[in-house]
Amino acid sequence: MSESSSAGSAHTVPISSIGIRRRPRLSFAVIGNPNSGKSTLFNRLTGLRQSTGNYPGVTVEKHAGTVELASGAVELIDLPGIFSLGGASSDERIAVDVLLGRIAGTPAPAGLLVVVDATHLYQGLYLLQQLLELQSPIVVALTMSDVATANGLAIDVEALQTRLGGIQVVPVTATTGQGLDALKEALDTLASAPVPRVPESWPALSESAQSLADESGQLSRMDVIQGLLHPGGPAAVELVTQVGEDRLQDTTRELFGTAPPQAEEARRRYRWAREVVHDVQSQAPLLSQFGARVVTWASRPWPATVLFFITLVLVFQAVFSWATPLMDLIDGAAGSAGLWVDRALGG
Ligand SMILES: Nc1nc2c(ncn2[C@@H]2O[C@H](COP(=O)(O)OP(=O)(O)OP(=O)(O)O)[C@@H](O)[C@H]2O)c(=O)[nH]1
Ligand SMILES: [Mg+2]
Repeated sequence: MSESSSAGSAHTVPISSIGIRRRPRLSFAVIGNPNSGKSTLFNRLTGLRQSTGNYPGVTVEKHAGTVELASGAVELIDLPGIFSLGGASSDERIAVDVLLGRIAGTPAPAGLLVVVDATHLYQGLYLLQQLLELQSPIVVALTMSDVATANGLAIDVEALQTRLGGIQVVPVTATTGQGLDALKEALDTLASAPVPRVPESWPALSESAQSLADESGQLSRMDVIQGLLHPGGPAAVELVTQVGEDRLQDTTRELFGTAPPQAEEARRRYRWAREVVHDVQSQAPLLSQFGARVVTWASRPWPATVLFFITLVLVFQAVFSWATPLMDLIDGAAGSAGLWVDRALGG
């Protein structure tokens, strides 16, 4: 019997090689506009470590998975795509409920991985402003970076980070995994990242909501914002119960005047998103866009293989056919030069 298999041998196994799944410490939500690349990114990050179920009482699927980061495992929850936090569809309500920790068995996320499509930055920034109100640490994954580059769109990531108050922005191509290492590093420090600044677009809303939340002692700032922006909705009813009708009406008048609250919100948030896009995004001239598209197309497997064989054929053709007239020309020139030298020497 070999020594290693004998009963009494001291054979140590590194704990990391034992196939026991560690219990995730924290949970982060993956949130963004529909079709922005959330699930593709989620699948890349979590691989096969995924589970699917339903949220209680609704038919919306819950997708959770575990991502291994340098400092340990973290749970990711892939939320349905939404355009804003105020919508009434079941997807939108589930997303908000998960973010606010209102779903039994799904604790409020410790941080948000906000997925923004680089080719639809304007739209992504609208939702991002609303998410900033949650005061939860955020990292932004700028997906579709490959498509943006091919279309000649350049985003100044540092300038964008500055406009977002220092939130980390990581450009990625979710389909190829490019930029994933940098994203994992950002996720690794997400839970301890500072809470984001209130949105520049409407600080008065954040401040008023915070005062009402403090007064009520029961509601979160996000609950109050939902109540202020959606009069008649369940959050507004709760807000009236907590702070009283008069207090709510005073705040509503100060914030929105006579405008419908959601129209005022759209006006302010879209104006800010437009300004940011103007400051951080540039469009390359048409000629270089065409060049970039040709390069992207030519680097795909099929075109690249075909181009390789065409180049080979051209090289053969150049050596065996096109070289003949050139060689004849050189031969002729050498013969004429020889004759000339011969004659010059008097031969
Ligand atoms: N070129 C490119 N395509 C991408 C990228 N990320 C996602 N896609 C493609 O975009 C499409 C939508 O991606 P999903 O991951 O399903 O988007 P989603 O945000 O989960 O969509 P919903 O769940 O419907 O909101 C798919 O066809 C992906 O292959 C990317 O970075 N680059
Ligand atoms: Mg999805």
